[in-house]
Formats: sequence, C-alpha cells, structure tokens
Amino acid sequence: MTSLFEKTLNGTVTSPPPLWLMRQAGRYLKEYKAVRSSEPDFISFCLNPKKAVEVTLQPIEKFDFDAAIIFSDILMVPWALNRNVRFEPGKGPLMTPLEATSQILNSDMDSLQTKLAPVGAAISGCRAALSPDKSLIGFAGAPWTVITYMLEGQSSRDFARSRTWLWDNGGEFEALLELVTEATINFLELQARAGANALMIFDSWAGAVPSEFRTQVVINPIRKIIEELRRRGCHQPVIGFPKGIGEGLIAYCDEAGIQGVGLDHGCDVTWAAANLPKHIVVQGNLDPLSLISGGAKMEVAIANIREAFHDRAHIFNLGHGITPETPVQNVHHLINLIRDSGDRDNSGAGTDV
Ligand code: 1CP
Repeated sequence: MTSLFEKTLNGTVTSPPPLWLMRQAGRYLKEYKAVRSSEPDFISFCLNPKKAVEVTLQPIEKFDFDAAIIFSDILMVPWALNRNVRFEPGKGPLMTPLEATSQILNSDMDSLQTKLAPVGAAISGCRAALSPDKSLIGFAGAPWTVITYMLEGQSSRDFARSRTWLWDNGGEFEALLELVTEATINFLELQARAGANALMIFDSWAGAVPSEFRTQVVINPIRKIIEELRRRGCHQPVIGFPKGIGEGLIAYCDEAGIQGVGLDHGCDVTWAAANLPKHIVVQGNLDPLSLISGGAKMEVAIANIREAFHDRAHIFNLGHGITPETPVQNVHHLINLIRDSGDRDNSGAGTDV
C-alpha cells in the first residue's frame, strides 16, 4: 500500500493533498510537554527511543496527519561530532563556537552512527507502530544551517562569523563543509536503513548565504548528499527546505537532485506554481502565525495555496514550524479545511505528472 503522502511525493496530483505540519510534535501540545518534562535534558530526550516514539506518534493520534516526522533535532550531528551541544530554557541551543575545522577528529566521524543509533531505534519503533497509510519522515539539517550553529555557538540574526568564514578563511570553511556534509550523509543513511519512508533536509538559514555562494554552499552539498545516499542504496524521496532563498528556488529545484521542495511563507505561491519545474513536488506554505488567530484571513490564505497548486503534486504544510502559542482548536480547523477541500477521494488513481 502506498500512503497518500508517498503517492504525492512520487508525483501524483491528489485532492485533498496530504497534510503534516513542521514541528508538529512540540510545545503547542500539552501531551508533548508532559513527556518532555520527564526528561529535562533535551539531547537525552532525543536519544531515548521510547520517549521519542511516543512524542512522534502524538500528533498522528491526535490529528490523523498523513506523515509523522521523527522526533530528533538537526543539532544531533554537532552533538555526535563531540561539540558540547546543550539547550538552555529560554536561550535555545548553545555550544562552544568552533575555532578550526581540525577540532573535529576522524574518530568523531567514525563514531557518529554508533552515537546516533538511538535515533534509528526510534525510527524502527515508529515505523512498526504506524499504520501503512502513514509515512515516516527522517531528517537532518543542511550542512550550512548546521555549520551556522557550530560557528556562532547559538542562534543568530546575522550569521556574521559564518559569513566571514565564507569570504576568507584559508580553506577552513570548505573543509568544514565537506566534513559536515559527510556526517549528514551518515546520519541520513542510518535513518533510511532504520525504515524512514522519506527524508527531509532543513536549510532554515539558507537565506543568509550571499548569492555568490549559493551554488557552492546551499545547492551542491544537497546534490552530493543525495547522490551518495543513492550510491549507498538508499532510494527514499528527499524534500529540501532552503528557507528564504526566493528566486534561488529555481536553481535549487533544477540542480539539487531533490524530489520535493519545502516553500517558506515568504514564497509567493502563484510565482512558485509558474516558475518551479513541474516534476518537483511542492510542500507548504501557510504562515505558521496565521494559526494564532485561525480566522477568515487564514482561510483565504489556505484557499489561495490550494488554488495555486491545484494541478501539481502538493503536500500541504506550513512555511516554517508551528509555534508553541498555537491554539489546538485552530489546528483542527486547518485540518478540516484541507480535508474538505478535496474534489475526489484519494483511494483511486490520481493524475500522474
Ligand atoms: O524544549 C523543547 O521542547 C525544545 C524545542 C525543540 C523541539 C520540539 C527543539 C530545540 N527541537 C525540537 C524538535 C525538532 N527540531 C524537530 C522534531 C520533529 C517535529 O517537527 O515535530 C525538528 C524537525 C527540528 C528541526 C530543527 N531544529 C530545525 C530546522 C527546522 C526549523 O524549525 O527551522 C532547527 C533550526 C533546529 C534547531 C533548534 N532546536 C531546538 C530549537 C528551539 C531550535 C531553533 C533555534 C533557532 O531558532 O535558532
């Protein structure tokens, strides 16, 4: 049985579209907060397969989304590379900023799959618990976005140190990019082998990359990751999410080797429908903050997204992660609007593009 999510990600136009929400397991759910409070250390929480399975499945049980995304974090890769990643309440992620690429040793790379094995265990556990009509998404951060945390040591507004490394650091940036790309391949391979049905690569801060460097830093590493996954026998479809790159989406879709692209809420859907290659499945892109009021303006925005992508393979989602302040009844309202917007039941054949 092919799930609605996978059928669409394989290029079939479906109506209503499959639906899931970025950060769907998270702090807007009281059920999540209850489990989270039992494990104050965030990394230990991500490495506890039983708890990770439990919170991954919560939004499927509560909202019947078409796909689950494994509960983990993009910063598991720097953690596995022995950066001292920690999460402080109210501050977000913290780690000591990297001074030189040589601080990461070959032995760190060698032990990465062993250290991250609990994420694989959680994926196997979720896959075993999910019904066949639900898909499971594995994920990693894109190398650039992960590197920004390693160089800045925390969340950033201007990514000054990362961009300075880009312009001139005697080859340090290139070496770091290669190393983090290799680590990302290893992490995604582990998740693919554990049973993920699709993979997503989050480049949340791609919009901060100067356009001169976009091909080298945003596009080429994704192509390399996907080519290497295929060479290693992992054939799951890949969704790229290069947030904030605007017109750069065209080259990204043409060159990165992805099957689907996540659109952020800054992306005009009419432009995307007209300009992005038809063979790329689109995912997105309702502004997550529209869900705070959940009123008439949100309803119009949803209708516009559905209309723009009515003749393409489209996975409905937000343009970025759902926020902790989101009222749960507005999530139910969104789901009802999407599920009622279909013109056909999805059990039959869709239209192949
Ligand atoms: O205490 C908590 O519960 C912390 C909140 C939290 C959660 C729920 C963090 C810390 N990570 C996560 C889980 C998470 N992170 C998922 C789980 C699956 C799901 O979506 O339900 C996913 C996909 C991520 C991915 C992630 N982590 C991204 C990429 C997507 C995005 O939102 O841009 C990024 C940038 C991170 C880093 C990170 N981890 C946590 C926080 C608060 C952040 C963002 C910090 C920042 O804004 O710079």
